[in-house]
Amino acid sequence: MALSREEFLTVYEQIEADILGDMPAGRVPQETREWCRELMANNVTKGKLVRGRSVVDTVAIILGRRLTPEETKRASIVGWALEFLQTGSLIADDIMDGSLTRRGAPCRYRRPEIGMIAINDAFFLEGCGYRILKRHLKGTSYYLPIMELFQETTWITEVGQLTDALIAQKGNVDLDRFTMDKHEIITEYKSGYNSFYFPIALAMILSGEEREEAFAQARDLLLPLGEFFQIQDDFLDCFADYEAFGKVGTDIQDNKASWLIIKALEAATPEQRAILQENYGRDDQACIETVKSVYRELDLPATFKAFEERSYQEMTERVSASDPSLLPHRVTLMYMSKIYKRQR
Ligand code: GPP
Ligand code: MG
Ligand code: MG
Ligand code: MG
Repeated sequence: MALSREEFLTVYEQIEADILGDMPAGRVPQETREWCRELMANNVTKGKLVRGRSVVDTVAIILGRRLTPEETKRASIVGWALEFLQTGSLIADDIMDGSLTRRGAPCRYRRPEIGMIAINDAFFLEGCGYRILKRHLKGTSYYLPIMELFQETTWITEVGQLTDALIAQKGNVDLDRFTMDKHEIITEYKSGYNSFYFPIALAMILSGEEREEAFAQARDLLLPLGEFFQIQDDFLDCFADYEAFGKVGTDIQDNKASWLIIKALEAATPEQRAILQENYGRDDQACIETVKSVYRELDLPATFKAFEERSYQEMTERVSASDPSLLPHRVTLMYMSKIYKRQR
């Protein structure tokens, strides 16, 4: 049975107490302690927690049995460390993207009392992730591989984030630079590793997996799934319902090399291309609406739907062809069931 949000949150309480305990009252000012408490309580726990919780579920699938309370706790701790890191990245990403909303609320940096302190908040949460691992895992055989995976994933994500930012630089709206090849690289780096390979590889390490070919197969399966996830994120950036998605898109005005603009350019007439060139990458509501109306004329929602169907088919085939003694098919199928046709 899948780990409930409530069970996962029980472990959070211990983690929050540990981190605040590391800032002794009387020495660290109360306002600093309260800042961190609010930061953790209102950000780390407010996401879907899908990645963190699924570390636990994945360990159980790999081991093929119910986990003991200690095993559940250990995997939950690693899941929370991932959630801390992820939340820090999102806070920083929203600053870089100039986003307005996240998880149904204003982005953290936009709250007047916070502003650029949000940069420290992002680093602080990342630091908490490593403290959590150290406190609970140091001395075990998987401490080093898990630490290395955290660092490696962060580094790869940063390379992707930089590539995503550089291609989108303001004042350089040149649609010719947006190609599917570039999109593939950006996606693989900024989301591919992070979104699925990371939690699953953590679960593999926790299950005692050491075979390099098992991790290689996991990458072969999960990087394409992560790429699909980012393409879906690009699609939802423009076409999702805010109530469900919890964030208002910014890719059009941010001049992003989104899957949508690349697909639009593939199908556009010279007239439509000129309209896109004129209106893309401008922080102006009328320009944004004009770009969206070209996307609708080109029926990109139908293009995405067809792509989603194809991607689902391909993933299903890839899973069937993979070696279950390296990774049980159910692991990838569980993640696929969470993301295909999602609205949020
Ligand atoms: C998703 O991009 C990528 C990230 C959140 C990685 C951030 C990495 C850092 C090193 C800070 P996105 O901007 O499309 O995500 P969203 O749509 O959620 O804003
Ligand atoms: Mg963003
Ligand atoms: Mg971004
Ligand atoms: Mg996005």
